[in-house]
Amino acid sequence: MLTHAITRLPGENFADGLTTANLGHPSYPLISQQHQAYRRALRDLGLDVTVLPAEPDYPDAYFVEDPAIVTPRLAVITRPGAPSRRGEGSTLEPVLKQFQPIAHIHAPGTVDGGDILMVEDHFFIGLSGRTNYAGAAQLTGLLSGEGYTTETIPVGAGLHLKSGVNYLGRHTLLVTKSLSSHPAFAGYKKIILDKDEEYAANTLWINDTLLMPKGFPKTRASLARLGMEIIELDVSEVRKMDGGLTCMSLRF
Ligand code: CIR
Repeated sequence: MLTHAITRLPGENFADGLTTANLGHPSYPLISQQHQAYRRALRDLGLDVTVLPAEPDYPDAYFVEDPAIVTPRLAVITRPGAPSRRGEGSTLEPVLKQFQPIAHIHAPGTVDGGDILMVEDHFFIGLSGRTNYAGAAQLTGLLSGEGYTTETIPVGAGLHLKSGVNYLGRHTLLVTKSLSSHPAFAGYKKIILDKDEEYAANTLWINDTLLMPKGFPKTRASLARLGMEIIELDVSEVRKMDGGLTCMSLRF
């Protein structure tokens, strides 16, 4: 059962963040509304939601999932792969310290939390443009010290591992076709995304409710068969910055 979420407000300069999307200029008033609706949804699911102020020096900092990883036994301040995002973790650390012992990823390792998928006591670590072997090895050392198991997965397409696969409970993964055949996922039930709905891979399973991005009807129909409540949230402005639902909170 998740009880807490940490979030950070998008700053007025959030559009200065990194992006490869070509979906038009994002709107600050609209992302503020979308972020507010996201926080409300988390609260409605029973989470105690911490809201940190925007970080003007780090326009991507509201994607709090990347500079830290929180497990039930340990929190890790990462060293994000994008140099412009290094430093976001320093204001998360004092907050996380209230809940968990803290460890750090050090140079030359890089890790983005978006590449780390926790499935019960097992962690899939995506190797991507943001997370390198050295970072994955350090993280493996830290997690195995706490009794967790890990394995690495090459991400291939997409920014992060969780851009292409997420866990829905019930031993079930929501996964893109290209990642679905990876042997590491062989033992799981899988819902495979249609090519034109792959963005919906970034669906968030919280206390047996699914938060999914608005506008992916085929995925919604497949998810409905799992029998969980589904809440759709509009994240159009977040998507313009290469982000999604998982990226905007740390949940534990
Ligand atoms: C970045 O490129 O780092 C941000 N604009 C987007 C990060 C999205 N985070 C995530 O998927 N965990």
